[in-house]
Amino acid sequence: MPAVSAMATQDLIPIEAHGRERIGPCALVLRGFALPYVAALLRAVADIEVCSPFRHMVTLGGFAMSVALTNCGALGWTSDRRGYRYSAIDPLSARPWPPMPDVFRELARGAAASAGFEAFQPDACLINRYLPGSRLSLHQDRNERDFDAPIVSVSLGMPATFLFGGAARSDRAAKVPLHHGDVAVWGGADRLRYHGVMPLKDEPHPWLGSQRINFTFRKAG
Ligand code: MD3
Ligand code: FE
Repeated sequence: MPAVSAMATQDLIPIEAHGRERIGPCALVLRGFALPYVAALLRAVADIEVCSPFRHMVTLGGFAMSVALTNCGALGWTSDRRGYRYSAIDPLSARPWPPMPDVFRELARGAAASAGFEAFQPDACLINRYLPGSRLSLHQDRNERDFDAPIVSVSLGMPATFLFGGAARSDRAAKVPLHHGDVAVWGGADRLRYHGVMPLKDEPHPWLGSQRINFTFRKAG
């Protein structure tokens, strides 16, 4: 009786199928979906950061973010005291961002399709690197042109507690643990929800050590 044993072992999060957790009307976590891609992702990050190194962007308030960031793809997200925007040029290298590897696109499109977004065509991949203590305060992702496109996020390395809020910053946020290899897909009604990441604990990962790398695939332009 699989339905009964599933109910007995899962209290709060309804399991839709093996490794799929629905956390909102249009938001799914695909547990371990990226595991077959880990080696390729890490190899690509090593190449990307030679051209476009991780850097701590400065927020509108003038503070350096604790998360370090780089991008690949036609567009990359940048921030300075003048504001947040997507740009085809990396302001640090003064050159285009490194191209998005085919394997990134394959992973992002596969995950989006598995969540029902068959037409996803990402043109930007933000790569966030967290060290112990790094956090991301509650925010909305609103710099993209088309809010109908979903966002696909891939987590590698140390675990994190993702905060999944509501339409207003003051809405209570659910806590969602994200582990190495997990992929999350958000679109539709969940696309503009406030979200963030709790300060990372130092729980070193066997391959990546004391870091977490998060990729977010977007249609920005
Ligand atoms: C839910 N990154 O880069 S990814 C970001 O783990 C960002 O590094 C986090 O938030 C990280 O902007 C979370 C998951 C995510 C991304 C975008 C969302 C969840 C989202 C947009 C709307 C709702
Ligand atoms: Fe975000």
